[in-house]
Amino acid sequence: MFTQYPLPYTSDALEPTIDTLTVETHHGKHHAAYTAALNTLAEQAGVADMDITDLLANLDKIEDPALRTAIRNNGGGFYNHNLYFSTISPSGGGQPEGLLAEKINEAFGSFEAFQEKITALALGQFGSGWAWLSVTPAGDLVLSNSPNQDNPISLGTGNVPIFTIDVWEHAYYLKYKNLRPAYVKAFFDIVDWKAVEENYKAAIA
Ligand code: MN3
Repeated sequence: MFTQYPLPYTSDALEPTIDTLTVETHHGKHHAAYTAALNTLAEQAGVADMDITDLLANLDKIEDPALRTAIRNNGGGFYNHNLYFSTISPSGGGQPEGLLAEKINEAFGSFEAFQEKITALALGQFGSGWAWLSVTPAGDLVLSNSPNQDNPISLGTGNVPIFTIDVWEHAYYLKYKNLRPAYVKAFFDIVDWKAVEENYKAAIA
């Protein structure tokens, strides 16, 4: 049984960065639908007891190609949104501190340089997809993007995602319409860097 991350904030709490209706639809409809579909599909495939990261890292073990694709898409949708909603917060924004700040400076030169690079990946993702900050097995930070509901785990990189930007239109269209750059710029006002740092520490533990 895969459980959707419950929002620890109300659906209007991310205003004005993310409008109330977008949060309600995104978490209450899109993310809920991916979770429900994953649970049904995982039962069918006999993988309902697996950890989601193990499942996404071992999709090739699901023999039926249609079931494999459906679990890749809905399992990705489940996992990606759990990460997304747990690394934003009404009290977010600003810059990382401590260990995460050190690692970001080491990998990208500065927070501003990191922000520019991940923004370029978010804007450069053609169509629906995601931009990622991940941790390699050696503990280094890397950036990437991916289409659809793919992520660094389902793509077999061996890296652990710790932060993501959803650039599907459903994440921003009601407020920002076609202006993805305005959404990505504003998104940094709600990033919960403490949560991202916890993810970093868990990834290297
Ligand atoms: Mn989404």
